[in-house]
Amino acid sequence: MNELNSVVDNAKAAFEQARTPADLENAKALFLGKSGRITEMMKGMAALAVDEKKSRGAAINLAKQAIEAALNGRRQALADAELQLQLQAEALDVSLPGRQCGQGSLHPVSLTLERIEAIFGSMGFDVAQGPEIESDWFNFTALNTPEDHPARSMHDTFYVEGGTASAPNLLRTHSSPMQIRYAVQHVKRHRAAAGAGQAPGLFSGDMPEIRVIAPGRTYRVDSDATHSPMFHQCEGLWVGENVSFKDLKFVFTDFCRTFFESDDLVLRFRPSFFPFTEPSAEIDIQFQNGPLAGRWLEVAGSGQVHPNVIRNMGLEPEKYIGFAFGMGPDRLAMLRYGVNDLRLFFDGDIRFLSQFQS
Ligand code: 2U9
Repeated sequence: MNELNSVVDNAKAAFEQARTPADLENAKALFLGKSGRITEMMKGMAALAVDEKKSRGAAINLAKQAIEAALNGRRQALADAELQLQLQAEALDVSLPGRQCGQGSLHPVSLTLERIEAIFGSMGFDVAQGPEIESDWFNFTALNTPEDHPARSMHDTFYVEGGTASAPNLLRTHSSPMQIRYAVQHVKRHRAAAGAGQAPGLFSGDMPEIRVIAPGRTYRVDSDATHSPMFHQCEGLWVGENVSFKDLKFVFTDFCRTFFESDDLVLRFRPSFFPFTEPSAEIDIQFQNGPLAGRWLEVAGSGQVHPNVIRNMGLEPEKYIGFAFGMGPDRLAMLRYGVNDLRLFFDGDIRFLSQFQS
């Protein structure tokens, strides 16, 4: 029995000395392995008489159980120690200030577009968005732009692959092609509703007015302090049976006063020329108060939609008339926020961009 007690004591001491799980498994082998002390003792029982076998076997088993218990205890202790080390290594200082997670905000030009959309939306204008790669027809021809117009030259327009020489594809140079698309769809739908779906020629039946703005990115071969090859436009179109320049003046005055939050803002319509409108006018505004007071600032172009453009929508110009306007949201954003360099909008500097919340 003493011998068994000392085996158990030796095993316990060996397990205590083990510093790692691998050490412990090696120590275990010395006692419980194939040729370990306990195993050898069991083998030794073969030579004993039956009675002795019984008592010897029971004693060895007790020793074995004690060794196994010590082994398991040491295994658990090593695992706990390992876990403690790991916890210490990965300790978090919960009192440290958190890392700031930037809130993000809309780009000033996006804020401006949202503002324009909300104001015209409140006046019953739909918002239409469409392709930035356009066909020559929608970008120029449908808008009454002559074949030899300088805007069609490679100097001014980015041409892209995919079209043909007579019908090239390009990056839209203004947002008006989207309004042609919108108007053509509108006319098709209401022509069908009027039962004139298959009738040839221009539509002169009844239909609801077209009232739409088309905000979005536009492209021109142009780059300096005041021009960016990508810029924004928002053009508007109102076509009906009885729409006049007076309506244009009213709508655009109301828009400008709401946009700039200035009820005494004054507008001036100056004669101009665009292929898609006749007559045409530039629109200037003048603030009565604030840092820009008294100066005339050009903010938009406008005009009565040219009869050829009305025809390209599928409408009879003897019956339908309309007005259109076009503005640059980049410039409106500069005026509203007092930004004096267009490039700031496109540099992507967070210190600049994070200043705009509404
Ligand atoms: C259709 C017919 C006519 C939209 C118009 C302008 C005048 C205009 C630009 C000036 C520089 C905007 O600020 S800018 O980038 N636009 O001057 N745009 S009339 O005329 C249309 C639009 C659609 C079907």
